[in-house]
Amino acid sequence: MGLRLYTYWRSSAAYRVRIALALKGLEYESVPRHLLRDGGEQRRPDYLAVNPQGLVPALEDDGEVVTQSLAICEYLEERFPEPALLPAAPRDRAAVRAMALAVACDIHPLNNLRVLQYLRSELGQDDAGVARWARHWIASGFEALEQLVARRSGDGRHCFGSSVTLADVCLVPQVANARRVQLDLAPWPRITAVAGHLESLPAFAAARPDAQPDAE
Ligand SMILES: N[C@@H](CCC(=O)N[C@@H](CS)C(=O)NCC(=O)O)C(=O)O
Repeated sequence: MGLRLYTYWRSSAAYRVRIALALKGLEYESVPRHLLRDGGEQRRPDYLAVNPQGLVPALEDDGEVVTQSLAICEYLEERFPEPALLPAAPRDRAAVRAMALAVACDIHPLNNLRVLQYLRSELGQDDAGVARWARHWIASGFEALEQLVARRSGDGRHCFGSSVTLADVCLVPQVANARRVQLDLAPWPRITAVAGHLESLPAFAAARPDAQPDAE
């Protein structure tokens, strides 16, 4: 049966998992769920049976489902340890996870589709107001992340040390998301340099939204 990923080309959480799968050289079946069509395919009963949260990604491994992108990445890390996405020392692992979580817990959820839809439909915000909200929270998160990268990057090309980690896996999709809402990245030169390097790597390129089978 192998690995099957429920994904959407533009989902930054799914993008993280696609990067991790590509870095580890794993083949998988891509099962797109269109997040906008017909009110969102992620909200249909057949998908809620896979992930009751109604969010992508979800990974099936021989029929067993794992949800939450970081839980999926850590699952892949444990099941397929090479190449490692976490350093060996406990304190270093914590530092990498802290950067990954700064994106996944403190930036991304505020910009997720359902949050932006709620701002628009229930709180009466227009496109400009919604985009302003998105840019504000990404900027606030990047401000802190820039400092963390300054402290922890070993070569200016990775968030931590001088090889790819889970922090990088989270950074690149968030930068793509920032570009989508036309956030000027100039105030964060370290983040921009790290993302620029990572995006040139084949695994990151293969995971890009526009390289996905369901890309529009
Ligand atoms: N914390 C979750 C977030 C997943 C998530 O928010 N996915 C978005 C796409 S990036 C989604 O499915 N949104 C659908 C919606 O908002 O209805 C994870 O990391 O997997």
